[in-house]
Amino acid sequence: MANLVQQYIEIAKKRNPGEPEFLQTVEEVLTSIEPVLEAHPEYVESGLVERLIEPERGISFRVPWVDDNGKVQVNRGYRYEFNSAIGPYKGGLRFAPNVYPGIIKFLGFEQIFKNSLTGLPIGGGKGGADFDPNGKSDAEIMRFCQSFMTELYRHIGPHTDVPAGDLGVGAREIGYLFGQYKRLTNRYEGVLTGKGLAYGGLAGRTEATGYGIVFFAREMLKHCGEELKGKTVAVSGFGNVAWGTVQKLNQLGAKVITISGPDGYIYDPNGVSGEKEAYMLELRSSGKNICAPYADKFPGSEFHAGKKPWEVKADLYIPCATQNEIRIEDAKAMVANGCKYLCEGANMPTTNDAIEYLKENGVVIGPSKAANAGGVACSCIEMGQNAGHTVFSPEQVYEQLETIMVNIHKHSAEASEKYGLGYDLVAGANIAGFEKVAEAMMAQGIV
Ligand code: 2IT
Repeated sequence: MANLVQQYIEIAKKRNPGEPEFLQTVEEVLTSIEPVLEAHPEYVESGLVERLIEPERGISFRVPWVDDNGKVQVNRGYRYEFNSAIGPYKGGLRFAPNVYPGIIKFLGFEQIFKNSLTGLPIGGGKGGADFDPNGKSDAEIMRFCQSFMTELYRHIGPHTDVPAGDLGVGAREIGYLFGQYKRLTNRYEGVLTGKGLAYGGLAGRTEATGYGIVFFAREMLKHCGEELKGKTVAVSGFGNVAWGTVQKLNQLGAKVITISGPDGYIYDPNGVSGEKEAYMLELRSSGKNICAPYADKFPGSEFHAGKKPWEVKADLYIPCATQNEIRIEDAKAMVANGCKYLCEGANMPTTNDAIEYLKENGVVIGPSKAANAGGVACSCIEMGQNAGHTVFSPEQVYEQLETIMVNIHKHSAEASEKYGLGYDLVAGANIAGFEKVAEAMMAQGIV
């Protein structure tokens, strides 16, 4: 069976040259589901894995727009509709200069299993553009979003494909995208999630990803006989996910001692709490994508230029910035500092060799596709709210979010146990996510 999995990985490599991020997640997921394939020869016979690693549809398109100087700019937009076995494609849009098919396909592939883990009826997809929102004026952002949607609207719909935000796409961008979709189609419907509260958005969606991550971390610690209260936590990033994570950690009595940006990290032994939470939002809206000004504003904190927070000693590490921010050398530093818990907030923040090293050294890992699924889970609740022409209260949302996160942890732990792997949440999440998608794909024939 190991041989067979290797063959599938070879197919992916051959078909997707020069896309290391996509191949990284394919390798991680397929290696985990090996025991499931052993138990289900019918999956092998029906070419289920060959179909799973090939997106159902991929769209690439030109996005022309005019900047504030009257100069024509051209970007490339994407939407990869990966798998619709259990529901309409669902997943965010990422606007960042490094976006290319390898990034969108890694995110789309991860989204299949993440969305399945939520227990809600959503398939997997992802999109974006190689557009850098940093330093752009509001008018430029609007023109870009309008041009992007002028192609994307043909491919999406509330029963077909429902995008949301990701890096570089927040409430402002979703607003412009929604406005243009409505103008082009003359339809007011739940085609995007992460909308503003005034026009169909869900209370609590903004903080849902971060809150969910902390609920998941709490369940991990509980399983190991510990609690969050009093723990020191090293967080990376300072965007939406980091912000929600920091807020909920403070509410539950943990102490956040780091945040970070592309410029370096902040070490704050007094804790990132109180007015510092709101300051994270200010940093983000500055459009400069740096965290250094935090150290000038809050005496007692330090800025470490060009460094990552993984060199700091903490009880729990929660990466919330971007993919592959924890590499093997970081994993070694964390283990040397006595790291026991890693809960992944960003999508695929840890390289495969770093995961192996951390596991070998007894670190309990909460994988991103399980830990950060609270965001997309609340997106699906937003779809339900829109389809039902109603409005849910924050209390209704928070309660559902917490239940969903507790269940994701439980099902991941159970799946790992079922296949004799002990408490391995990385494998368990992949297996639990895969099982439901596989069952649906089998029922629907060779499509
Ligand atoms: O990575 C993710 O799960 C997201 N960016 C959110 C996707 C969504 O559809 O809410």
